Amino acid sequence: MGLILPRHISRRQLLIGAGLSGAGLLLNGCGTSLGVRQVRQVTEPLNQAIKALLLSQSPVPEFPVSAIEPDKLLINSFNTTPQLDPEQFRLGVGGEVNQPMQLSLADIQALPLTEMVIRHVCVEGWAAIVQWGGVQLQTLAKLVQPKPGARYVYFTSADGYYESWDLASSLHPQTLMVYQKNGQPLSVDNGAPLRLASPIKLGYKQSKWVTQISFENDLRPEQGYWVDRGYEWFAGL
Ligand SMILES: Nc1nc2c(c(=O)[nH]1)N[C@H]1C(S)=C(S)[C@@H](COP(=O)(O)O)O[C@H]1N2
Ligand SMILES: [Mo]
Repeated sequence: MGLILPRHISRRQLLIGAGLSGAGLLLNGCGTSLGVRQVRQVTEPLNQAIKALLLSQSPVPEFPVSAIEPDKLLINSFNTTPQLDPEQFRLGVGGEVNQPMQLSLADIQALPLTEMVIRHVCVEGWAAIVQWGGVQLQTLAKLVQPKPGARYVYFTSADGYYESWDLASSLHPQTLMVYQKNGQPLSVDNGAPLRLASPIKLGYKQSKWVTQISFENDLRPEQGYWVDRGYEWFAGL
């Protein structure tokens, strides 16, 4: 993984990344900036189950930058493309967590950047080697502190799409919330301002235009836009 900052960020580094960004990390959607003391509160160690999960996970081999296939990533959107104002954009991260948050794009971009070159595989019969850049979902989990009962993660998108993932896959080191593609800012068609990307799941699990991430104890009857129409839920690669 092409990491700009160390992958295993310490609590202090996370505190610096989140707290000294000057970006005004928001708590509970109430619009108040997090002070350093509050940021410290939200970076307490993760619960034991999650710590064990993180230790057990190793990355999937990646491709060199020279292997990127810029023309092969096709746009696949079931609905009209939502236009989200990046300035007004907020990612809600909540559910069964100790510290729900609303993060601006600046907040997210102040967190450590992870880049990876992986293969995106769509069940419709195409694949593309693509580079994604963004923040590890496990970094967001460290900020919000999922409660011990949380076993699933729901992703809500601005176009009506929705997905649910198992916690282990969500916290995999290469499961990212990305805002860059092939070294450039993510285009709106590809899911800007923020989308999921991971080498361990099929394309339809990788929600574009994500506005809400929710840690949950149980799966709901609705498990995913395509999953509810017959596609496999786990969809591992
Ligand atoms: N919100 C949303 N996310 C989505 C989709 C969609 O229609 N809406 N399509 C999925 C499918 S089937 C694939 S293959 C990838 C395609 O991503 P791309 O359009 O950036 O190539 O996005 C996935 N994420
Ligand atoms: Mo797909």
